[in-house]
Amino acid sequence: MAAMSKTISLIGAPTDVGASVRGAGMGPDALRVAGLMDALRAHRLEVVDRGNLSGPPNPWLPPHGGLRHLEEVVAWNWAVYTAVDLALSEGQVPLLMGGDHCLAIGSISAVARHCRATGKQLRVVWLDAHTDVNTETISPSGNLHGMPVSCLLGHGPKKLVGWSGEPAAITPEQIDFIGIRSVDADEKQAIRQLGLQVFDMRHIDEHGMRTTMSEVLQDVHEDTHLHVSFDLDCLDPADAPGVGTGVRGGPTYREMQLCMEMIADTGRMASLDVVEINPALDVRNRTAELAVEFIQSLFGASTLAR
Ligand code: Z70
Ligand code: MN
Ligand code: MN
Ligand code: MN
Repeated sequence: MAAMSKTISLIGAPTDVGASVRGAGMGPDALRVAGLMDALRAHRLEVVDRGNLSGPPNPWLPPHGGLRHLEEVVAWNWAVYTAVDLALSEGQVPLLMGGDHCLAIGSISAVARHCRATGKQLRVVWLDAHTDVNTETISPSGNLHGMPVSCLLGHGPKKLVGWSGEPAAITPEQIDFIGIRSVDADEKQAIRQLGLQVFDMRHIDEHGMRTTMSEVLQDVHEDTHLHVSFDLDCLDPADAPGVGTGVRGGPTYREMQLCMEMIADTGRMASLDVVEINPALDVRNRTAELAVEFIQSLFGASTLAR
């Protein structure tokens, strides 16, 4: 493959403050131990590891006003926002290593601000078993990793909304969900009201990954900034056991590879979150190693033509 011109900036955010299960805070090191840096360099990609961000510990408290650990989630996301903003301003591709999925609030808010400043069209691809579109009023758990999409759409606690400089970082048309198979009752209603495009497992079963991704990527063009938010629980827990909330019935390894390769083929992926790897629940770092394989594919490694 040809060398990509942009440097990939690895940003570790070792926290699980948004999750219901402890352990995702060890995700960044699991990815490092699985050889993420060398795997990307093997494909002649430039990579820098900016180390880990710091933030408050997990106080492990019950929800307050429908939200768990709001202050801690704000602090961690602010660190993420600042780091992603810096990487983008330096012309790099930020690769956020979570950490739980609440961190996408800071990451995508920074990306949205950057896109507005540079005149790029932001598109988000959300790879997940869950839609993460709960709010403090409808969430059954109060866990903020189930709410990042709502915050980005402008619906969430004031402290986590509006970071991109606009009331909403993204509109419903800018995000597509893939691999979905676990949506809470009130969350379904929210999805319908917002008009979100959810390519659930039923859609992938009926139409296949190729047709699904063609639909998702059809309006990606040269002015598009494609952001991928990759929750490892998108995969089947048989392949990726190291996640806090695994849901059986995910895409197969081959389907997921095709998904990643079709994203790579657009040449427009300019930022990435890799979240929810939980080494405390993993088997010999298998989930992090699988993540490294898929990340390589996202950056075009498995495309023979390049
Ligand atoms: C559930 C909730 C969730 C990730 C689990 C689960 C949400 N819908 N998100 N794992 N990444 O508690 O809101
Ligand atoms: Mn998620
Ligand atoms: Mn999930
Ligand atoms: Mn769409």
